[in-house]
Amino acid sequence: MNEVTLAIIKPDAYRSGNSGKIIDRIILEGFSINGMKQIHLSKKEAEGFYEVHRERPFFDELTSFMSSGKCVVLSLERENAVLKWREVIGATNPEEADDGTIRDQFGTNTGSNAVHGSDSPENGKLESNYFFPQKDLL
Ligand code: 3AN
Repeated sequence: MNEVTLAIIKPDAYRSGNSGKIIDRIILEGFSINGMKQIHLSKKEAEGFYEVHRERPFFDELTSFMSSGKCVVLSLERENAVLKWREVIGATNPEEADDGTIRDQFGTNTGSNAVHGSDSPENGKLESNYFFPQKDLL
């Protein structure tokens, strides 16, 4: 069954000019891009998106980083989209990410790890809705 997942090309990957290569990979891996836009999150918007991590010690670092520059957000659809996208991006820490994954190729460290991926089908839908009203999805 088709699922939705939310991908974000984070400010580190955007700044280093890797957005195009990452979008190319998304298409090559068979995802349908139903929504895509460039955004520059405010600190408040980043805090809203990462609300579940509010109590974690890295919350301020994470939300400051995510609001430090432009991102590309993408609502992706595919069979098993959530798991498949997490396979393609690799482990949270780029040093532990499998060879050829996006975080292996473009990530720097656990904070600056190039891309985001939803962690469950439920969160895929919620996160997609956070950025894209249903009417804007193709
Ligand atoms: P993932 O994005 O792989 O699902 P989570 O959900 O554990 O990882 O963490 C959410 C985000 O928080 C990660 N993408 C990462 O950028 C950031 N993060 C996680 N752990 C740390 C940490 N120890 N220091 C800084 N940022 C972190």
